[in-house]
Order: sequence, then C-alpha cells, then structure tokens
Amino acid sequence: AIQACLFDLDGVIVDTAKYHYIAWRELAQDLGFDLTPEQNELLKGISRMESLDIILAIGHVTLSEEEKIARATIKNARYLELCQQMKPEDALPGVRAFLDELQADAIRIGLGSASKNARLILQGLDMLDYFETIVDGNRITKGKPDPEVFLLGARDLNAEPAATVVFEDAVAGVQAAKAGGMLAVGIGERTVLTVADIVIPGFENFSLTDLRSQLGLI
Ligand code: G16
Ligand code: MG
Repeated sequence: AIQACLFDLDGVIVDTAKYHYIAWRELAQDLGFDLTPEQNELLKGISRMESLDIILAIGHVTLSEEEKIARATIKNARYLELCQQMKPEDALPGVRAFLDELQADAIRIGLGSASKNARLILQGLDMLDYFETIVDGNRITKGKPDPEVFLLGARDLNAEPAATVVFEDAVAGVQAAKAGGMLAVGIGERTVLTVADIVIPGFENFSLTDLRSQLGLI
C-alpha cells in the first residue's frame, strides 16, 4: 500500500520555472549574453549556485566566488519579486484535488524541493497546510539526483521508501527517487523522464485510483 507521497515543487505544484527564467535571463544579459528557453530547461531541479555555474559556462564567463554570491543574491531578489504575483489559482491544474484525495485516504504528504524558497511559495499558494514535512534546499547537503531530499522526506513521514511515491518533473529528480528505492511518477514526457515508473502529463483528470492502477498496486 502507498504510505506517503512526496512532491517536487517547481513544475509539479506550480510553474515557477517561468519566473526563474526571467530572473536568470536578466543576470545573463547583465553579463553580456542571452539565455534561451532550451538552456533554462537544464536548470530544472538544480540548486541555485549549480544553476549559476551552468549559466556562466554557457556565457563563457568566469566570476570570483564573491561576485557569484552577489549575482545570485540579486537574481533571487528579482525571482522573489516576480513570485509576489503568485496567487492560489496558480497551483497547477488538478493538484489541489489530488492532495485532497490523498488526505482523505490518510496517505501522508511531504515536499522535496531543491528550492530555498519553498515555504514562501507554498504560502503564496495557500498550500502550506497540506504538507506534513518540507524538505527543501535549506535542509539538504546533496542535491538531486542524490536521493537525500526524498529519503529525509520519507523518514519524516515514517514511510518505507518502497511504499513512497515521488512526483517529479525533472530528470535529476526522477533519478533521485529511483536511487532512493521509491516509486517515481514523472510529470512530463516519457522520452525525457526515461527512468520513471509511470509518466503523466499533469494532475488534471488523474485520481488516486489512477495512480494505484497505473503503478500496478491494485
Ligand atoms: C527548483 C527549480 C530549480 C531551482 C531550484 C533552486 O527545484 O526547479 O530551477 O534552481 O529550485 O531554487 P531557489 O533559487 O528558489 O532556491 P525543485 O526541486 O523544486 O524543482
Ligand atoms: Mg521540479
């Protein structure tokens, strides 16, 4: 039986990638180069400082450690400013209904995100109360694809990894779930999320019964 479900934040609960993209693109342009939407894809699920390193490599720019921290701080301030527009209606379609179903079935719910802003974002969506535990970028020492983020989440919820389902839109996140011995539901495309147990386009018209049957649990 499913004991717990762990959710990634960006790309699963809400589309914050569009705000990350605007803020990262401004940082790149300040340094004299552009960042394409395709390049932004590479940053999904990746921590802030690792994302910066990838962007600097794209632009062939080298910065001192101090300068990197300063630029990342400006980017984050801009990102948070953009996130202020976020309202409860911005939760991705079907997510709330799916969380309601899990609660009604006493399946425990946690968040596993690389973001250091996870709490703020959930607050903006008015969704904090769904999550019994939040494992975010402030708590982990190793980013996805390391399983740490999800193993901590499962432990917090007293769930066995094999009875825990992870919902992830990023390749690194799906890999993290599988490395932790969990069931992985990819949100996106099968061709991209190759190691997921099942892949769905999103939570619209997706029920707990669908989850169980697609995972072969009933
Ligand atoms: C998210 C995003 C990443 C972002 C990371 C860190 O991860 O997908 O693009 O770089 O958080 O975010 P912040 O700068 O807010 O700490 P996830 O794991 O929620 O998809
Ligand atoms: Mg994500």
